[in-house]
Amino acid sequence: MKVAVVGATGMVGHVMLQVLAERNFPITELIPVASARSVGKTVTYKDKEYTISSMEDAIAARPDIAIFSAGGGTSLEFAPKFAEVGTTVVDNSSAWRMDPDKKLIVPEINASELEDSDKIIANPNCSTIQMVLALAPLHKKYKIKRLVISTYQSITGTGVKAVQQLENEYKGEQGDMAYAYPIHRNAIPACDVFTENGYTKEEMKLVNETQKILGDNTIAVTATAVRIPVVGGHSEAINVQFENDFDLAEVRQLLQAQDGVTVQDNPDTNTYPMPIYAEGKNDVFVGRIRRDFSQENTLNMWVVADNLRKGAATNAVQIAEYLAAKELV
Ligand code: 2RA
Repeated sequence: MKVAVVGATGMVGHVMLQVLAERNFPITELIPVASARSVGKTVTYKDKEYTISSMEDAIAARPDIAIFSAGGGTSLEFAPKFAEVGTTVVDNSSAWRMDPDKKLIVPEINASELEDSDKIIANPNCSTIQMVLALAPLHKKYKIKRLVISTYQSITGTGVKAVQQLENEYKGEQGDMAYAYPIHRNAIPACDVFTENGYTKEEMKLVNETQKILGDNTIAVTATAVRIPVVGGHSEAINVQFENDFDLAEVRQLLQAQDGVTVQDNPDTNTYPMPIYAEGKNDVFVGRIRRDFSQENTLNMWVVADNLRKGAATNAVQIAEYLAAKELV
């Protein structure tokens, strides 16, 4: 299969190449794509160097699939151009996620919605993916009424500049700032920019994308997204009220049975998920599962995942795997 990776030199693009190689995706021709200033440089895939192509050359090559992680503006401009030549685009930006004519896919939940007519497919936001994967089996069984979420997000969600800022601050050095404030020994209650309602774009993604993926806009959602000096992954404290009561043992069984979820939950042995151990893994890790005694039908849990993997690259590659397996490309 001829595959283009658009944004191949970025943090997520690099992980996409890693995941494609790890999962031995059936690539017959790889076309790494990046900005004009990177054309001619190389990236490594399966220990082999590949020369970066321009967007125009990649479109002309008519790849079967183009996996994008190059920002919303680039996707809005170029995803349709790939689609016009018959390429199926899996896009990791926010550009198409809330477009009513585009599918927003977490394969374990709703890949069955995909059809061969879907030429631009949206990969959800990282903090949404890990949450809805843990919630999906519970929603199906007990029907979610309301979600209250607090996120503790890795600086890798912002990009290389943020990682460099933290490293500089560790060393007591001054460099380019990805954030308006120090991140070392700090917590910044603002991931992305504020919207007119006082919530940040990141928080509104959790609201809007969750309803779309679970197919239920009656689900009430509120969120606070916080940036913390961590690199391994995003963590989320989720308080979920259901329409119906639940049995805690059954909740655990449902989570353990969910593809892509690993339950790590035993207070007796201090067992719970942590980003330092989730880093580099593709699963979503769930722990601190307990009833919220302050409100009926309500559960607390702690969800952790590598935001560059299941939160971005791995989910996108899994969509591509589904498309290939179902011969939708
Ligand atoms: C973040 N989810 O963590 C956003 C974009 N990757 O900043």
